[in-house]
Amino acid sequence: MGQQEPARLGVAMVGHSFMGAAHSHAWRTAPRFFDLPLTPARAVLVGRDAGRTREAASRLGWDESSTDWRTALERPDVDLVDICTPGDSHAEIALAALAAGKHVLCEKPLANSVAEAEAMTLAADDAARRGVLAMVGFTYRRVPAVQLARQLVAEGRVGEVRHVRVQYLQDWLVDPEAPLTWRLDRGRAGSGALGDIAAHAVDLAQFVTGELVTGVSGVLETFVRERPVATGGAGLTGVAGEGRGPVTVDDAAAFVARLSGGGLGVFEATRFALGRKNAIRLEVNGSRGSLAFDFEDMNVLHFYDGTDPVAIAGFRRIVVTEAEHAFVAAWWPPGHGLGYEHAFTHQVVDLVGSIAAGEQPRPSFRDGLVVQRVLDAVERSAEKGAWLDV
Ligand code: SOE
Repeated sequence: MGQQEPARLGVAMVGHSFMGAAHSHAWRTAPRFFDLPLTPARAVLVGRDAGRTREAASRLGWDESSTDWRTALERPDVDLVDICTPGDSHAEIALAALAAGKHVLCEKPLANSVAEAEAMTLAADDAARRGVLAMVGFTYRRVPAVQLARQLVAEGRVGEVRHVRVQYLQDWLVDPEAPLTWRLDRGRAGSGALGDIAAHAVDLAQFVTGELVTGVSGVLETFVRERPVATGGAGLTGVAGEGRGPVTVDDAAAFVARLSGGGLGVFEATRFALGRKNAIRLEVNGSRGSLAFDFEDMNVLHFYDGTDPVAIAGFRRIVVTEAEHAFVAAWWPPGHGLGYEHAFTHQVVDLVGSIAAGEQPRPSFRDGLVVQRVLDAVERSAEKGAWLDV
């Protein structure tokens, strides 16, 4: 008797720009490299413009395209809705999908406000009781070197956490003529560098240390207050059109924080760090050891073991490309390394595993809400010029 084929998991994905492409790649690749308990089927891709969505569906490998996400929720062959749209539609789509009994994967930040994130979390908790599961996409958790960092902290190799330093540095807005894409529109994105990339920084710090941010004091700045409006043009940076409009979000965010274990956090997020492309950098200093990670060298983790004899102590550079490291065995022979897209694939692998096991995937919507509350506190703290507890 042959082995039974894993059951199908029909996916509807909403949005087909940069994140949609990354998620499409993940849905397609995950079952090719990992033994999944369910086989994802890319049933329908949903977008606003019929022609562009049809073209994207064919290019990214989806069976059908549609311009109506509500219809996708009624389909019996759709089990999961993957939300890759700007933040202003996350809550509406996620709430409707959960109510329709569909599992949900939602891009970060979970929502554009704490109120929306709370409603989504309540709905996710309620859905989980019916076996319908929801996850938010903080993908950097699933970089093998980040998994190793968390493991070392959990094993006590770092000791008590004294300092967490996270910088998320990009430079795609340095040019004042870079167009006004949706990420620069508060109505659509909720905030700027804060929600887009500091959200990752906060989640990463909390994930690696297992601690929570309990209070913050922040500053926000918008360096370029007016830009050319964007014409269509998919992708991160867009294409400049006629006329100019106001930038309604922060270009950069910085904040100090207290952590639940008594340590201090320093966070910085900017799209104006000329020369830094996608440098999400984390450093943890503990009573026993230190860790350092930089996504621009994402297959490496630096670890300083404070218990080494002083004469030979020093940061060791661990190349996280071996079968012993999380997720790596499914890919290439030892030493060959992974890239940006792999973390999205790992996210799908874990999500599908959780759904098949009927277990809550992490990061959950509640984890997303925790981050949202930190972002909100930073914003209010910056407005008031005051320290705020989260
Ligand atoms: C743009 O800053 C962006 O694409 C973020 O939106 C993503 O979440 C991050 O992974 C890369 O940078």
